[in-house]
Amino acid sequence: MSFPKNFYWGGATAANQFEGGWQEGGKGDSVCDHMTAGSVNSPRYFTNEIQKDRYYPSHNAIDFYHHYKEDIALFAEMGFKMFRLSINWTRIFPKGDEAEPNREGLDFYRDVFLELKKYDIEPLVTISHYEIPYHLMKEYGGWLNRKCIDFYLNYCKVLFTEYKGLVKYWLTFNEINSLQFGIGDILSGGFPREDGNAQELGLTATREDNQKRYQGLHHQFLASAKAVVLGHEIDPENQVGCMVAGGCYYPYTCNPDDALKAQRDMRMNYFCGDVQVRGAYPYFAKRMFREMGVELKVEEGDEEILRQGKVDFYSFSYYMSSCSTEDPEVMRTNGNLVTGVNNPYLKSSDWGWQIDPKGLRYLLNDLYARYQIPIMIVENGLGAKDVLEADGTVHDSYRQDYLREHIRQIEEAIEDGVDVIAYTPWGCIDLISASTGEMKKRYGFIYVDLDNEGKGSFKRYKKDSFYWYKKVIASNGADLN
Ligand code: BGP
Repeated sequence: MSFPKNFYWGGATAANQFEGGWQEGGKGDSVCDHMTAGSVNSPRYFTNEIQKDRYYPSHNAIDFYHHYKEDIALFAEMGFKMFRLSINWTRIFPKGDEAEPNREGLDFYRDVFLELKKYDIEPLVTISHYEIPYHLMKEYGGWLNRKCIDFYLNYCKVLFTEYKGLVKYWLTFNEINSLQFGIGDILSGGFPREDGNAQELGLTATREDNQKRYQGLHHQFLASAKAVVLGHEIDPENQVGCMVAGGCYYPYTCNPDDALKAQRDMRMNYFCGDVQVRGAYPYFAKRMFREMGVELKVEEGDEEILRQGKVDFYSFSYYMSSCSTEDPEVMRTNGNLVTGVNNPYLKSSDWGWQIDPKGLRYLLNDLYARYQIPIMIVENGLGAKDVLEADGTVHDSYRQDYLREHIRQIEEAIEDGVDVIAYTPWGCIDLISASTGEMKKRYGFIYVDLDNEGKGSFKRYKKDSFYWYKKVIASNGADLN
């Protein structure tokens, strides 16, 4: 059997997409609380004021805030060994720049962690998952401002101290590379902006855009590195990892130009991991910055901070692969960060994300060859439209097919010698889609009765995949049928 005995099977979520209770327990506004719902054809909008006639899906999300006991019991029933969740920064520091934390927020997560402990489920905590306080955007300019490093560290210090003994595995930033690709300008960078279409932002990459993005990223690298050191100081048991949106690019043709383009695209994707795992900017950064016209403002001591704050493990999300070509005529695909051109050998999801289980094995091998530290796959899954039958069942064999093939490829990678220690499929309970803000793009083993307008009973139903995944976990990956 390939999966190691203590393999962490589980599922993943993020506060802004599933927690709700946005004004309860003293919580402040996060930037994501200002994002309206969109769809595959219409973008999400960002508004500085909350407008009464618009729907902001993070406000109630699927209301884990009031359902956490029920939800965790369901995860336990499936046999979860690990549960990935994020802490809403604004529950702990409603504005982000306070000296003292909000006790009620801390107590909420303590209760959640105690509930997980009851079932021996190991929490995997993302410290910042697209949940930067709105006040830090408004008053400080988000991560472009170096002061954010101190605010973030104060937040980390509170978390590491408060949850010592309850949480061991931490991720500093979700998909830290989203900022590099511009798609994270609002949610990850917290760069202030006028009201408007949130998606069009990532599409520009002027010198100024890149300057801002890489400077903000530099501050996040420093914050992450300092958090690693602090995490170890407060509890030597802590394991602190990075989290990167996993990209996998193939050359579209065997034209050397396409091969070089694929290599460049892959390098772009390794950029953040290289800094966080190896503790220094990669060899190709100099030329990359020069060609983009980026001039990083680096202070004395920054290099040493990066060197000292190397992560303990690498984690990534994986949904799709893509192709690279210099030919502008070839059709492009949709995706979260991994956008390139269509691969004629692959099928796509209803949202245009190309399905490629073998790409996961390919990427795992590449990452391990590069870093040689333990790896967690902390997001993977199929966003699909599910049908709730009159008898409360959901027949989602397509989801089982998707996951089965990916698990097979993880097993192959483990056979290849890659040290994979965890697999937490995304949205283990249906939640709000990050890219479109929809509810109907579902990933879960558990169906939540809620629609795109936020209407529904919030009732939970076990899908067919719930029973299937339970078997997979019970057999430690041996029974995938
Ligand atoms: C990743 C994010 C998640 C998540 C997932 C699926 O990029 O880290 O927050 O939502 O993608 O994307 P979507 O919800 O857009 O289908």
